[in-house]
Amino acid sequence: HSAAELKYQAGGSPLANEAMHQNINPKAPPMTQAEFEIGKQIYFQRCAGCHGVLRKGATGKALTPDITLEKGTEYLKVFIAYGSPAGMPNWGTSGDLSEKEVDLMARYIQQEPPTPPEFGMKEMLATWKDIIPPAKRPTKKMNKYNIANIFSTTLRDSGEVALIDGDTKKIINIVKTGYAVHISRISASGRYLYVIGRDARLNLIDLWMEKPDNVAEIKIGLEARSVETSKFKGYEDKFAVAGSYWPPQYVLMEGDSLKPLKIVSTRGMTVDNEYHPEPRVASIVASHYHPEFVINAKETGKIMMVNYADLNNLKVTTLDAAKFLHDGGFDSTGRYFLVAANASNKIAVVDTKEDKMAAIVDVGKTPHPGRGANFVHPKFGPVWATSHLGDESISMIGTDPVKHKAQAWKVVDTIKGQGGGSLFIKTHPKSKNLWIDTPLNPDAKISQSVAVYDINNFGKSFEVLPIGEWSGLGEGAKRIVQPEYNQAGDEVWFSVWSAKDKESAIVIVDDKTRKLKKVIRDPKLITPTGKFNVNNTQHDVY
Ligand code: DHE
Repeated sequence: HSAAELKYQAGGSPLANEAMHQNINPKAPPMTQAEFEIGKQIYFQRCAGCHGVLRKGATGKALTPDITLEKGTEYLKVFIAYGSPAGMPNWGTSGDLSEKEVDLMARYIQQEPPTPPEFGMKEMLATWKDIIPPAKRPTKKMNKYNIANIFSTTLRDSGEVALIDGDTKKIINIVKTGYAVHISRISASGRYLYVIGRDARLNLIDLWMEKPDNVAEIKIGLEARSVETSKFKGYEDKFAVAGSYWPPQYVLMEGDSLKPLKIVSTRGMTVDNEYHPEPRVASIVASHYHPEFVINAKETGKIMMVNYADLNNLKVTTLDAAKFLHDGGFDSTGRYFLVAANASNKIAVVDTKEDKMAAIVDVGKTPHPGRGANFVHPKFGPVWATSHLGDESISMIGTDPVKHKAQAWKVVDTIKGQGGGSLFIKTHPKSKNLWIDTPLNPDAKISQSVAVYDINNFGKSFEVLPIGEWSGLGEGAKRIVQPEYNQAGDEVWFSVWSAKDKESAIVIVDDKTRKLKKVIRDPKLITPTGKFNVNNTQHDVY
């Protein structure tokens, strides 16, 4: 694993501050309650992303007492301090953990893993706020904004989203949401915006209000990353679904109120037929072919096609893909969903019309497409592309089994970007540019710029645009993350992501000329990351 991959996985979990049930293991080395609390904090800040909440292992190895007690404190200390070539970071020698903390963690992981609480209907209902009930909302659009060109922009560390008017580039409103919002999604009609925080707080924003703001809110668990809304004909705006990391489950809700209707656990067997106690829910998309959500369970490697036509007799078609499912998007026709199985270096392709796996394709190291990029390759026809966290390659997969059968579900072309540590890749049907970010590359020059290719001429190397420099911000790590197009497809927006106490910005590039068009700077733009253009998110344009 590269440094970029590790940094990415080791994001803090909100479970660090959760009260948990703890069994004492008499064989484990002693710890005071205070030491245990510190161990728990560090574990959920640094380790849980790879080793799992219950320490049953995911990207990282299992760390249950049956394994750790046998290794003993001294061995574990060396491992934690120096890391391993297999991917364990060198927490001690890097200076991230002190000698005392390394010793404490070596003893902590020999204790029984504490279990965070469950979160069922009673708990959800207790957090549900019907702030403005549907009957009291506007019956028509009450503002003059071009809603279809609003960008819902995550302000990661302030627990907000900025709604930015794509036409005027002015901030319409800063809306309070959960902490470290991961994604925003738009209802089928384009009216409702759903925003999910890392702390599993889900907000519903009504874009018809004079000043768009929250109309409903619920906490769907203790930690989450994904939300989606029903898009099949006849079910527009009717249902919402959110998936959680903890507890491992998804919940179906009323689309216009977030009232929870049904909770389904994802605990169960992996594609290798081993039991997994915490299969986290990764990406979710809404099918255009059936009244279904496509729900991806990370650790089991299973894709669940959840039919919402009859919630009392819930039909779920489960497809075996590969481990560990993460992020993905549709092909240009909206029929096929392509999702990264990042620990297998594969892209799994689902046919949402037939509810079947179409293929599982080998790509580069640790694919990370975001929603991916669709374009017509000059030689091979329609393709969907992903970049990678683990290497500099960009893999293009043929997506047209009718007119380009020989190329379908094969990597037809591979090009090189600036380096590893890429998270997102983007183009637009009206554009000839393919943009590749590299926010997690260890080289500041690379993480503070983006690469752009001409789709009609992959023989010519990429151009590098110094977005960080263009932002006009001073010193400091200003990572460039997530290209996103405007509605017209003639501008591409980049987040210049600085530390919480430093200034950040949004840089807008003219897509045709590749020249700087506008820098949005505002003290309220704290740690911007993901941006979701209403039109492009609503219609899966990418
Ligand atoms: Fe993300 C998408 C999970 C780290 C910004 N991220 C996703 C999705 C999942 C996910 C499951 C797909 C949701 C969907 O489409 O339904 N992300 C995780 C993690 O588990 C991980 C590795 C570690 C963590 O602790 O969270 C992680 N992600 C990050 C970051 O460090 C980023 C850059 C900043 C942050 O907020 O923490 C980040 N993730 C994003 C963004 C998207 C995303 C902007 C949506 C991209 C899009 O264009 O659709």
